[in-house]
Amino acid sequence: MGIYTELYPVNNHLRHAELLDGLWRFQFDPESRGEADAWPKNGLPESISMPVPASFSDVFTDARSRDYAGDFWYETAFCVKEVSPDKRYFIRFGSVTHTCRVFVNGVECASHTGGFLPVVADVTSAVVPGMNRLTVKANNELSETNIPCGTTVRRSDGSKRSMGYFDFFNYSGIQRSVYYMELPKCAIKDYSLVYRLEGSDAYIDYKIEADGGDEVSIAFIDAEGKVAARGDGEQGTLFIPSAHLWKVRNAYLYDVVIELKQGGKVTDRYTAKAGIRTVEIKGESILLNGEKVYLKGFGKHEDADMIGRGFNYAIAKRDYECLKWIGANCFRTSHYPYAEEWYRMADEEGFLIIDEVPAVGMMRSIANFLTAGRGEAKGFFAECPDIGTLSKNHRAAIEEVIARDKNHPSVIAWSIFNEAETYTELAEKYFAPLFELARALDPQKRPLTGALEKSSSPAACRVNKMMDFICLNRYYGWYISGGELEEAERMFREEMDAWQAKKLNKPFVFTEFGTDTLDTLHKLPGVMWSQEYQQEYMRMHFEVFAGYPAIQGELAWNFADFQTGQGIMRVNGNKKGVFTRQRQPKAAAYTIRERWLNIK
Ligand code: CKU
Repeated sequence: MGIYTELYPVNNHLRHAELLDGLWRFQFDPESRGEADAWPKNGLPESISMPVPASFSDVFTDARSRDYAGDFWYETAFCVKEVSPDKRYFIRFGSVTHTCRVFVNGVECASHTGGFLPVVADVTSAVVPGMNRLTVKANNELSETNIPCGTTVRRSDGSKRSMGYFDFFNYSGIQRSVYYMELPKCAIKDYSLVYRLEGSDAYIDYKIEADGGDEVSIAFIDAEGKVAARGDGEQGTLFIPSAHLWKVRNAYLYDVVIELKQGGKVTDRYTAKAGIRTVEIKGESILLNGEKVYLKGFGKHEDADMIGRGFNYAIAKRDYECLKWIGANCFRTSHYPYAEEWYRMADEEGFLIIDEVPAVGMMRSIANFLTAGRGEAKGFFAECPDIGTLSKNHRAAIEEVIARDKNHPSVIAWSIFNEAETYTELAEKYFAPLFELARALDPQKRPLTGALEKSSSPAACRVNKMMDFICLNRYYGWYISGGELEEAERMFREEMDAWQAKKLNKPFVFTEFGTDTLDTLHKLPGVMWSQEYQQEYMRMHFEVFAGYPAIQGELAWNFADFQTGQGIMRVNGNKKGVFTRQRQPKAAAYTIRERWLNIK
């Protein structure tokens, strides 16, 4: 522990957490003059209203605003009833994309780089009793030294345009919930739980970090409200005989209650849910609670009409219902950590998550899906203007995602990158310390992986040795031999034979395979883009998967159609969804469902 994203907000008699979501003020700042003009102190001079949480892009009706790149500002107000010396005051953003600085009453309280993890501002020294002005300066320009990677270019009129080396729209803004929090001065800062099973008995190694206080305790409460185990002290081991285990799609959650006392008086109380389960890789198997599990599901995006990447409970709920209907048990948070609410829901629903950091685009190419899909990727690291800064930001994302998500039973693995260059010495040198870092930081020592594109071939890839299981993104029958499924299948099997010949003794999971499919197009026999072709392509893949025992999972690309940048390869977005962007099934959804419901 040591890196704090502040625990997910809870409300009780000792902690106050108040949602600041709603309509905020908003202003673009293309000339970056807001600070010189003292906007944090004086307010935004020509603001419009803007919903939070949401991406700003798709609420606009003009292209310039939708595609804006540069500085932009948000502002709201929050009320502090009294400023007490026994309390500390925080503003916690689920994320601000991609960099930000936070001001309260004109005083800078925090800055953050990385658009998909919490930004926590300790505003204690800046707040006053009554109303307080909260101002956020954000920037969404892409570069090769921050993740996700890309570039920012100028149009002939001088305005900026962000171009991602990745295949999703550069949605930006305050896309997740914002909380105002009052915490006791003497507070619980963090905790971690590590599970060991012996038969049906569970041992739980716990650690609690607190700011001050002299006594700390932890209790596991079962679903009937009975104390299943209790421990005193900052660390120790709890024992639960005949524990209820957290299982796939059958999630048993205990309530965890952590209390901090000072001079015999309880000063802080933190409550959370916990699921008892173990994850481990053994030979070619992925084991959950010591039992083999086969991963079925998708790579997803946080993406929907109007709100872009904004978190919305109704959409998340619908997604989980669709995932259940189709027989899935897993998804990858391609290509960035999602809003925390996704993980809380997965904990409750018993879904497995491969949690990915936003390290995507480590490949210098605007249409990178094409070059990567065909295995024609260009190098990245040799020409990266500042590998040091890039790796510092990448490290921070790994530290913060593990700090944030380490206690979710749903998180079964960390994905350190998506489709990076892996076939050079530079790449090997770049990734080795990042894998080591993740291994050292995770108290539960979950398996590590990364998603490999076509150039990361069995012969060339120098990073798969760092991975506990191997994730492959492959497009035989789309980017390779599109429309030629028989030929595609031969090439696909050839590659799998080459992987098999390496005798890595590790599981393989397909983290991408799919075809762009228009929900309006039917054609017999199937052609690329038709509903029939998506079905035929899936069936071909299922046959290949069945032929290689090391394949322990299939996460199709993508759960739903999603927005991308514009280009000749994208028809208003990527259409590889098995569901439409409105979360209705395409024909292939029924093909997949028939299979997944029958895989135990
Ligand atoms: C997907 C090997 C191609 C990489 N993959 C990345 C993902 O972000 C894209 O959306 C390809 C695609 O549909 O092209």
